[in-house]
Amino acid sequence: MIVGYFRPANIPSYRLAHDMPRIRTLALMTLTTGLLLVGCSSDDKTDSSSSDGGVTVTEATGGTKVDMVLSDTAGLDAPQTMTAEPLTAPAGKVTFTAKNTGTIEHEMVVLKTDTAPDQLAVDAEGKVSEDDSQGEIPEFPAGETKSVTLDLKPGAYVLVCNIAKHYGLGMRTGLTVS
Ligand SMILES: [Cu+2]
Repeated sequence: MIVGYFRPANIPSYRLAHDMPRIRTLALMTLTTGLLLVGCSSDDKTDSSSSDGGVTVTEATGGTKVDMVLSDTAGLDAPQTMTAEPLTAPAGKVTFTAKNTGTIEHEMVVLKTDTAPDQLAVDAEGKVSEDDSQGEIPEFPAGETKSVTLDLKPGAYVLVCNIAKHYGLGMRTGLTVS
């Protein structure tokens, strides 16, 4: 049936016009079949990509990988921690992968600053300035792991969780890019 629609390129235009209704019918049939297939397959889907909170997880394509753990044991009622490994990286692409092993939401902001990790000024809310931010992993729930890839120039950096009071409770660490 489809073979019948293959014609030499120099066929008169009236023949094309004559064929159009049939071509439209064929196209409609193809579209309908496609919709039916989509309808049938939706039940089989086990893909749960919609549950990742809309944060894009970037696959590392070269560069340095820095593994981080963000944690707490009792929310704002106990010290909180942030670790990174390694603490140095060559300039260029750095992929930070942070696992939240705590009990509440955390985030990870990359600040380019020469100030020591524990010496940043804190405002009334218990937050540091993000004027020097180079990028971040926005706050995400306990139990999840998120990544961000940034292009970093040589210099000193401080990685912080800047949810109110988390910096003061211990969520900060340094990173040197050379
Ligand atoms: Cu935090």
